Amino acid sequence: MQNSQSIPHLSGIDSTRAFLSEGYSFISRRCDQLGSDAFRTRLMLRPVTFLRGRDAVRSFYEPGRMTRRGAMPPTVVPLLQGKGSVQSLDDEAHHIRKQMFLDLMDRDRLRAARRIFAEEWQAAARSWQGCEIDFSDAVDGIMTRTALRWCGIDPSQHDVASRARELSTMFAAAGTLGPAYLQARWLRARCERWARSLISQTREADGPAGSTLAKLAFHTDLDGSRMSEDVAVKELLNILRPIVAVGRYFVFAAHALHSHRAAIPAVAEDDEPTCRAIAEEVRRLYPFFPAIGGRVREAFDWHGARFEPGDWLVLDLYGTNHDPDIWEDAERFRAERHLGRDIQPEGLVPQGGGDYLQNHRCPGEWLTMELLTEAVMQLRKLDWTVPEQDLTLSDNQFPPLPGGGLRIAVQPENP
Ligand code: HEM
Ligand code: MYR
Repeated sequence: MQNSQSIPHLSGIDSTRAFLSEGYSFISRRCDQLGSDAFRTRLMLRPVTFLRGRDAVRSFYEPGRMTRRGAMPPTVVPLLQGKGSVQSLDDEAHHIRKQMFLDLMDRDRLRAARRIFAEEWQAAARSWQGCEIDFSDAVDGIMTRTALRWCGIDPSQHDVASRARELSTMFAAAGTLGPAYLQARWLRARCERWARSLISQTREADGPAGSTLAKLAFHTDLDGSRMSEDVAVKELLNILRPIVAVGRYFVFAAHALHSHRAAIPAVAEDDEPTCRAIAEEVRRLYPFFPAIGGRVREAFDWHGARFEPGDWLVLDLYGTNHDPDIWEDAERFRAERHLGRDIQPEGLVPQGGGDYLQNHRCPGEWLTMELLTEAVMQLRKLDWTVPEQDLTLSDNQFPPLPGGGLRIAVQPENP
């Protein structure tokens, strides 16, 4: 390895404990201390290089350079990915599978998702009048129904409460260890059994044609064959689970509309560009996926250091979203910074970066923005207050839950 000195080494043998306890701020804090956008250390006793910033994003997302295999903590993989899923594929096999996800994100389907979500929100909101509710809980139910309907699965034929619990626990417990983690694995196994019966029924019945579920059940891979039932189940959960996860952004949006109310532009509540800009700022500022791991496939040089095949890199998504070299007043909620912007800057990477097809960037980014923009609009139209509670966002809960669920009091509607 040539010139590995150009990237500083952190003192100490291993950083696992510090990473778990400092969480979202661990990488940035060390980068600031060392005056470097990268540093080397060990995680779970394995050598790793942490990186942040625009240049790091560009390099990490160079097509063909990295694989996600063997790059995420082994506990995270079974809850958020799974063997044979799109995250584990590379090259042509990845492109063909990824295209299936990208094909689901056409204009009509995005519009349908937003309409379904608005209907589900309005139906639920009728029961909130004059009540104090656990907003996160309410959102899990709304988003599970939205996800099922968007996939062509009729919620009235299914146990929505159980599915909501399983899907929300998968992402809420992905960063935990111990009993909470084991319970999430058990809930995931139960959800997989349910998803398997859906895939097999859809294949047997040859329909309903055109639904998301059918597209997935009949998708053919690189070798021209359908996905195995095991893999199709994982990909169905790769759609349902993150749609429910988008609901956590709604909790952050409510937190922002309350905590940063002085910074919200004073325009009509349903002004689309403003609601969209608020949604972008929520994605930038609030903590979700802390960092993404990759293993080098092709050797490359970066800022005078050489990386060899097999080297483990971890890109700081949260730190890049907060990087003062990219964002003026980085820690302040300023929705208007996104107004009038057509192209997302490379520094906005809450759902990964680079090219969607050539890389592992999240194919659900447009769907997330569509749903989050609508949620901001609905929240702005609703008359609600936040009762006294601890609204701190913990640095080492992945992702954090303000107020343990965020209680909101919804005012009765005027007759
Ligand atoms: C990948 C975050 C919503 C489906 C990813 C990645 C991140 C991410 C960080 C990995 C990027 C990488 O490896 O470089 C999020 C967050 C979401 C969200 C924070 C909202 C809370 C969605 C939605 C869908 C989705 C709504 C689909 C309906 C996927 C899939 C992948 C992925 C299938 C794997 C892509 C691949 O390996 O090529 N997401 N996502 N996500 N996301 Fe999302
Ligand atoms: C999804 O369900 O795929 C979308 C969002 C999941 C976010 C889960 C965040 C916890 C990940 C902890 C990983 C630690 C990596 C170093």
